[in-house]
Amino acid sequence: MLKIDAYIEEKKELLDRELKRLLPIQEIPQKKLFEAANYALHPGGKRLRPILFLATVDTFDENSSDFLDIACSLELIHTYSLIHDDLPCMDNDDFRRNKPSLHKAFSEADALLTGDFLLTFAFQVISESSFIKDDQKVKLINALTKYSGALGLIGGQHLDLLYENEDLNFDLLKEIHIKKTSSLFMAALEAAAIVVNSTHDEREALINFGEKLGLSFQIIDDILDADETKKVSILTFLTPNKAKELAKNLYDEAILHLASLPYPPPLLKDLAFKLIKKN
Ligand code: GRG
Repeated sequence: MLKIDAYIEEKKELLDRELKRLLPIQEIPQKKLFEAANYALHPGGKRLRPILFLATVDTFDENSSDFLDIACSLELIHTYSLIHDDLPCMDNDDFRRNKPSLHKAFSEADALLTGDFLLTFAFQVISESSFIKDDQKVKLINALTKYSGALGLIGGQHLDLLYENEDLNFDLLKEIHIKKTSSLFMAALEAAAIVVNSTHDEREALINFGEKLGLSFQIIDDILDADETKKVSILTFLTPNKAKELAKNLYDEAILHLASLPYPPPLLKDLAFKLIKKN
């Protein structure tokens, strides 16, 4: 097994365990909310955002196992966004990860509430974390709310719905991709910068890496979804080959941002390569 595959497997297991620890099914009247949360979280997807966070922490030679709860907060926000995205009032998807989406397995109201629960719980987890100082908690909450909010994920989703049946130009599509996909990549990288107490320049390099990597990831995703999607995508504007070239250029630009880090970044490079290649 490649070193990076073993790394991903190991972190996935740790994350699964930590998510189960954070969200035990409890014998309380609102037990169903915990069951729904666990249904949405397990089995998980690729766990990209928390793994990106952990790999960045490891790159700075800090012990990433101390920050598994912070890593999970990223997955909680990501999962909330998928649950809400699947709702009939949004993308209206009956399936997610080869099983009925949450509003199909439970009810629409429970899916809405479970999404709300996971989003708010992410910030509870950060505020209760044991290995970081109070000022880091405030910075983390600030960063994650910024990337999740109207200028980030929620803004991207709003624009996506707004332009569903409208003329969407290339620049606006890029803007939506940055908000919907890059936002949580950037959140993972900025969160890592905060817990390792990086310098301002290191943090900027990491955020720029995340933005470009997210865009590259989304373009590859669009190419692979070409047959499924009826929506405007990169393939509305570019041939598959040109789109692949753009994804490759963005990936190269992303990697360039890692050059200024104080520690060698092979782990992040391998992870980025894996992410783009696999997708
Ligand atoms: C409802 C506020 C709100 C936002 C929804 C998640 C989302 C935004 C839309 C879903 C459609 C989409 C293509 C989003 C871009 C982000 C993305 C690539 C999500 C899928 O992420 P993966 O591939 O999923 O990491 P897994 O299943 O591996 O967790």
